[in-house]
Amino acid sequence: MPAMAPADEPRLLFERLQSGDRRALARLLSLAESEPDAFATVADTVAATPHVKERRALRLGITGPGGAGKSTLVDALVRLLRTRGETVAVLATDPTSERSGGALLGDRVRFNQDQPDDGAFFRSVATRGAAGGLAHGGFDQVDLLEAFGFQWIVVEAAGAGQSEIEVAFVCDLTLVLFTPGGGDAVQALKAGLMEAGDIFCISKADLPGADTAAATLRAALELRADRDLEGVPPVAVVCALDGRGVDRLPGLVRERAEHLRRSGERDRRARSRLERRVRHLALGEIERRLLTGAELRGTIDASLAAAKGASAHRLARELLGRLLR
Ligand SMILES: Nc1nc2c(ncn2[C@@H]2O[C@H](COP(=O)(O)OP(=O)(O)OP(=O)(O)O)[C@@H](O)[C@H]2O)c(=O)[nH]1
Ligand SMILES: [Mg+2]
Repeated sequence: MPAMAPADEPRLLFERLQSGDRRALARLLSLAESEPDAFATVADTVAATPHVKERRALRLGITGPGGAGKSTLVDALVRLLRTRGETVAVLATDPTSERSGGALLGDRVRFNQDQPDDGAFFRSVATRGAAGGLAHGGFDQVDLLEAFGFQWIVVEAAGAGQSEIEVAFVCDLTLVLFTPGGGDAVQALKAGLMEAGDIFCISKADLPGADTAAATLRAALELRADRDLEGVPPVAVVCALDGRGVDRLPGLVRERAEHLRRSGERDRRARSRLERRVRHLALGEIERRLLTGAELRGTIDASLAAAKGASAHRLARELLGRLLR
């Protein structure tokens, strides 16, 4: 790793972030994404900030099939939240999106031709492979946005397959978006999207079939096995192009988030999120020490020198003992 200039030292960057410096935020988001070792030096400080410790931000994942209208809805939602004076940061795993025909100025939204707005922040993040899932740094990035003080953190995840699982893991709750036609809901059942969703939305209400699609989806959700635990999730119908129905979303999200908090589900998810992160980091550390440390070589050398014909199974147990000592 090249030597870091003093101004780029993670600790200094985090101090600047805490005084509202967006460039420091942007730089730390990059570190979290591509230099986890450098980020790790401030990770404890990030976790100890009141915003992160108390989980003050509403972390909303937005997912759904490709082209469902996720980015358009995120734009509409950001604008709505800003008119209500709420601050919002967006992480998008959407490399192709041009985001609403140049409405963005750097990482900010520009309303009409006014000054860029400091209450909104956009960031495209690296995806993990072709599936469009969030890279592991995404967990730290959301923490950074929370530490900065954004009230809403919206994560858009493209594609199908594993990616929705990832976004659901990073966020408090997940909104799943479908288009009116094309049997999206059937696809969703296959892809495990129904389990991942806390709120469902039919997009493009200006196209025919939106209400029918919503009714079909509601019927499918009522059959969902865990409905007794969490209740049937709401199904909304929106048209992000003209904003129809979007104004109801923040209220629906808050209501649902509050429901999850009261039922203990929010804490349960936060716990399994932490478990997953710790497991990932610990496994990575063990692997790194196996590849770079002397323990593996030492174990094999000792076994060969003793010439007792120890099994690989036994050597692996010995090696683990050495590593964990
Ligand atoms: N008619 C109509 N078109 C919409 C609406 N919302 C989005 N679209 C269009 O649908 C297309 C896809 O929209 P996006 O917002 O990019 O969809 P996405 O889900 O983010 O797509 P990916 O990120 O590529 O998965 C674009 O051409 C949008 O203009 C809507 O409410 N009505
Ligand atoms: Mg998109």
